[in-house]
Amino acid sequence: MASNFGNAEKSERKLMNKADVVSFLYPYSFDFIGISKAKTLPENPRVQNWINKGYHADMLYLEKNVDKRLCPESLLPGAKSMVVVGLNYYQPSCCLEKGHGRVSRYAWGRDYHKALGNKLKAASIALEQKFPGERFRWSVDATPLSERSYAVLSGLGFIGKNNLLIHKEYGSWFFLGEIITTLDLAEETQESIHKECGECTLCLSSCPTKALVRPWEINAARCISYLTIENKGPIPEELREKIGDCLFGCDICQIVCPYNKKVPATKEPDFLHHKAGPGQSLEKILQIPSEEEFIKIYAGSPLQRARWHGLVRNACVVAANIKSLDLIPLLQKKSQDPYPIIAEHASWALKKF
Ligand code: B12
Ligand code: SF4
Ligand code: SF4
Repeated sequence: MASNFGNAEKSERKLMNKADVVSFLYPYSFDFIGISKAKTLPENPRVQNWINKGYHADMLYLEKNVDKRLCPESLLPGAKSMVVVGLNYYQPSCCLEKGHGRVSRYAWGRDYHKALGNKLKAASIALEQKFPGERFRWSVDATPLSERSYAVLSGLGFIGKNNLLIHKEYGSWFFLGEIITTLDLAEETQESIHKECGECTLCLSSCPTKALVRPWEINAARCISYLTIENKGPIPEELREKIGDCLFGCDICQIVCPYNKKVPATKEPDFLHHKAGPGQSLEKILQIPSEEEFIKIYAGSPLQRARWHGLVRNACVVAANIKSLDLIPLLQKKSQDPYPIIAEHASWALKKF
């Protein structure tokens, strides 16, 4: 069958450079956009070494598809280009109410998989309509794709010693997402935004659990973000006190970073409209009776990722760390909980008062 494209459309495809893509995607309110070739990157021995050391903890999915993570073609056969977008989630701090556990900034509002995923999905549909015959596959976080590597390739920033991608204007307070496409977007001459950490080691010295074992190397098994979210088992006893008031996730290695000092606040309604907000009442969490109730309370929030028993486990640890004496009766009740993980963390907390 003859091509759907007339000459004008064919040349439009060739002409779609970064400025065209940025203006086409303007309605979706991404904060910044980069373009790279969807090329296979040379295998990075750092990743396999990282896994060999067990630094991925129980995130066994990271053991799989190590090579695919650097091969967009494995996600979309015929892939030629990749549009990498950033969505700022920064909001200034506000003080934590008494008896509350701290929620990491990325989780104050709606789950970013939905917030950013919906934008990328709508943008991909619009691109499909504009370029019939071309294919587009969007992704946020969950796909086997080394998002930070492609963000670097797209000229969006550099990897800091805290492991995060740092952008000249938005620091590291943003989510990454991608649209992989068969469309051959115009070659970009990357503007260089090459800034580096220099002698700074503030993130390493500030990490309470010493999860940043050396510059650019994280032991996820010690990272509070892993321990309070991804980890479905007990929190190792020697790390519990170091978690401090972190109920869900951790922002410390970003808060101290000089590149994060003058970041504009997000304009994204999904993030400004708080579901969890900066803190959650420990009393409320310790009183949630079941997974079903938990799902109702945290519908649409990233906090769901910790599951009910995970969030209650975290609440027990934080209650002890911030010495919430008024929670002792609830912790006593929880120390008899049929779920061993809850009972054990509540008993540990009681011993700490
Ligand atoms: C697993 C995971 C975690 C794990 C492991 C963290 C880690 N640093 O790898 C845990 C649960 C601990 C975690 C925590 C957090 N995460 Co996380 N996480 C992921 C996920 C799903 C995979 C990352 C992965 O594969 N890691 C393994 C490493 C070895 O592989 P890699 O990412 O390909 O990294 C390579 C590149 O960086 C490459 N590279 C490219 N250029 C350069 C340059 C240099 C100099 C070097 C050394 C390396 C390098 O080499 C690296 C390997 O060494 C990504 C999403 C994704 N699909 O990529 C989000 C992602 C990295 N997380 C994100 C966020 C927001 C967080 C938290 C801030 C959440 C929070 N507040 O609690 C913390 C930050 C902790 C930290 N300091 O890293 C964002 C980061 C955005 C950004 N600005 O960089 C991502 C990209 C999700 C998203 N779509 O926005 N996360
Ligand atoms: S998120 Fe927290 S625990 Fe994890 S590396 Fe950064 S400072 Fe350390
Ligand atoms: S705190 Fe310092 S060392 Fe760490 S990422 Fe920021 S600039 Fe780099």
